Amino acid sequence: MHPPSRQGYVSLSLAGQGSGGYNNSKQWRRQSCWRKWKQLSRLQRSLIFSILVLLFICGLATYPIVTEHLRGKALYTFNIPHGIQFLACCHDLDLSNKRGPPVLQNRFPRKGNTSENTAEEGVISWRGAVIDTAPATEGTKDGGKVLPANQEAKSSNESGICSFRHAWKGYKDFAWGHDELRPISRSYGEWFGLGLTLIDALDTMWILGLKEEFEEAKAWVAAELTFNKNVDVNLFESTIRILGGLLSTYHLTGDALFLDKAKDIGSRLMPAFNTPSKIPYSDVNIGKGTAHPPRWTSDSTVAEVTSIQLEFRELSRLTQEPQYEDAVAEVMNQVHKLDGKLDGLVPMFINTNSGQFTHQGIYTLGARADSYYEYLLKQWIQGGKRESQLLDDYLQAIEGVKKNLLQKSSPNGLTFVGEVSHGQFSPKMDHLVCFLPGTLALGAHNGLPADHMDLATQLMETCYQMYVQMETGLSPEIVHFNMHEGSIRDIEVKLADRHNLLRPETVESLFYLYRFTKDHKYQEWGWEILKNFNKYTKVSSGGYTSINNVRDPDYTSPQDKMESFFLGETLKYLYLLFADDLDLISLDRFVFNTEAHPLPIWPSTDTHTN
Ligand code: DMJ
Repeated sequence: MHPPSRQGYVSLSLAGQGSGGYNNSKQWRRQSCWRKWKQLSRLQRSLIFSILVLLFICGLATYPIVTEHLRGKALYTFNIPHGIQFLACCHDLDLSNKRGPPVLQNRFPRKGNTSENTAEEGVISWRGAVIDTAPATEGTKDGGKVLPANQEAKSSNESGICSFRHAWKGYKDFAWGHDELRPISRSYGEWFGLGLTLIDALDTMWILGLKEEFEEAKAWVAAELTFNKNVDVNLFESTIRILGGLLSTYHLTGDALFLDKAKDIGSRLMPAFNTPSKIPYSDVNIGKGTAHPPRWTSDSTVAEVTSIQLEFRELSRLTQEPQYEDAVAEVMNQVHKLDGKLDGLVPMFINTNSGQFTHQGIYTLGARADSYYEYLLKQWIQGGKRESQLLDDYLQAIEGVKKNLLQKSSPNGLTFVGEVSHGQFSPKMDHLVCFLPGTLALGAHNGLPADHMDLATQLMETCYQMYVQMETGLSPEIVHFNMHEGSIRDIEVKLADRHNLLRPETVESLFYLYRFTKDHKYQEWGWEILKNFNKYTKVSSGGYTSINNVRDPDYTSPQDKMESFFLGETLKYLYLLFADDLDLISLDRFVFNTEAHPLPIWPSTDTHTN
């Protein structure tokens, strides 16, 4: 015998079937469920009811997380070519000749997302921030072959302009007239309160042909920029970025506004040289006309006091006022004579009272010493290759690098420049050292030994590997090379060194190497780097951000800061690297200061102020 419930079910079921029809069967199912519900004990019913209520609450609580997750996934896996991503800011580009899917295809909304906005932006949410994540296209290959590099260069070149526009948009929208953009919080940061990014970017805009943007910035310089401010500025940083930026913009445009501003800031920086030794203090109050060392020491940084010469010398030449050149030449003369060098390599600190090197024993081509070497060569070039003391110091230093700092990594034998600390070699190399391939190549181009060029190409490869071997394709701030036989990989990165500040040195060197060798591989390397900047550092509302971790593509940990040198240097060098016109800012007529501001090489007929 069947239990009563079962019986009822069967009889109902038969009846339903007999009458047929969709509505009847639906009604039958409802009745059957209701009956079953009624047949449950009170305890069973309240148990089921509680479970349902619990499920409902859980559903409500997890809904946002699940949808966010799904949305994130859809955006990560959506693959659009980078050239197309650039279209988001450059709708007027003609990319018809470029490889990759047809352009229009990429203007359609993305898979899994019908919103027009997101289709164009390719964003994920990161702690409330919106960051572009659209992956790059395989730009250099077509059917397994590398396409002619000049095609690549054209698209890269246009992309370089779009990247600049995107960076500028962020600055303009959220940080106009302030020092630096904070792209994620859509705000700004102040360092000197002098519109640092705007000034650093002036000549880049001129070179890129961004007339409208340039005019707007110029109007700000004319109306708003004043140096009569009670503010402490760093002598080196304000010289290379502000004085250098104004001088080069004056040369490119011929507009006296920029020379007037350059004279103003130049003269306000002069109190820095009022020290017992004439080695300048690091900080100057440009409003009060007072200067001082950092609070904790009376030392200055060697790279800082020896990398202000190109700018002050040029200011003297333009104004015919010798005091600027005299002050910086005195520093070079003193450093030239100092004891404490290692085969031409300088320590990192110099005392403003005694004029002697301090904290001796550490020799690096990275932070605190780097641009000393760069400016030895560049001053020699600027002055028409007549100042032999500068050349001698440069040549001796490069021999010092070869003898003391140059090593090969294991297993792949990458040539790298390490450091010496109290007699001990350390295989540590800052990204900053990647200025060296470019400087060596510039020297070789100006008649220095051919083996400088060989070294330049080897180091260039190493700097490129510092990008390629990272998961994001972006270099960390510092790397360590393995030297033991049997090492698994050449490059190691310490936890604290995994950040990328959008620095220019590698693309700067790529620019020099391409100009002198015309080897298109350097353009391709630069293109890869630009794509990865776009992939991992671009913020969709405008601007680019430094990141904390180049080793995790899924969690780059943005720092919410766009350094002014990204517009002043990185994007300028990329643009010049991709440029068809190899004479654009010719390296036979201009010398770039250490912030990428081109200053003229003095004509041989020019009279020195000294
Ligand atoms: C810039 O200000 C200059 O290139 C300087 O010489 C080093 N630091 C930054 C870029 O990394």
